[in-house]
Amino acid sequence: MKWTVIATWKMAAEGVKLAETALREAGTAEAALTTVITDVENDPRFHSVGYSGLPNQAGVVQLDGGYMDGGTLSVGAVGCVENVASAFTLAKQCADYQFNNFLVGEGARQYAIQSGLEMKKLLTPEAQMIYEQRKAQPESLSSYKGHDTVGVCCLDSRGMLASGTSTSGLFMKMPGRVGDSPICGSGFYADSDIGAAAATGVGEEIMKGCLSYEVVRRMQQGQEPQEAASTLVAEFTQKLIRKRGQAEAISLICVDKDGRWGVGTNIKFAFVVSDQNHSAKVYVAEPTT
Ligand code: SD4
Repeated sequence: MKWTVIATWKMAAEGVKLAETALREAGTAEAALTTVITDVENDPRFHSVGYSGLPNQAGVVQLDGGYMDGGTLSVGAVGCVENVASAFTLAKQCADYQFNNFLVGEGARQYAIQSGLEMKKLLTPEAQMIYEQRKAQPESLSSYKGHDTVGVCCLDSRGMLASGTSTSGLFMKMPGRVGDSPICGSGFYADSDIGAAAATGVGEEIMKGCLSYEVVRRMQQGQEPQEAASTLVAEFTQKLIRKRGQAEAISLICVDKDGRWGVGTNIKFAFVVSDQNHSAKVYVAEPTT
């Protein structure tokens, strides 16, 4: 039985390992995504996702998350949601309906409460301390400080693909700011006929190229995942530099319907891959520009 999981950043390694057992026994891509992403969301060591995420300029943790089922093309997403333990789980729940698939702010929070999802105070003393220190020494907010989204793409043994994300977004973002992570086609995309993708980096850049959709489109045109991801990120980075004078961090992961995977990045980028032959291997990619 063939299956593949690819996830952004080393922090996903433990969750990917946890997901392997179920995937070996015909577990679904949806369940694998949930295992990996909630493992990162619940872990207070990681200050860029879920519990213990870093707050916005007002000292409030606001989460973004997204989910796409490549079998049905169902999409669910939440933006700027507060006090929800798992933005991903809430996003996934939003994918269950015909309408109301993308909820933000207070509406998303109320829906989480109504749905009986776990609510949590997300700001930990450690994250609060990092916030206070940063407030005392303001730096450019556009600079990327390794503030990492967990993004996961999975092909399961039934041939179904799914993609999902969860993040507390850029540290010191403006209240109300939403990144690429809950935006279908930018932060994530999945179509079981072709492939799945997810992005991490500066959302304002990733959105400009709808990169998750674009890499899947290139796979549909016949490019191998690795070629599609690396040439897309390199070309798009060059385009940003040409049109805007600079390009911020962009990293992209993808997997195709045959389980082949690829990565494109314009920074040093760690990611995790697991398949029927290899257990949770951490790779480090160098910029492909
Ligand atoms: C965002 N893309 O909110 C996210 C942040 C991120 O690695 O991925 N950082 O823009």
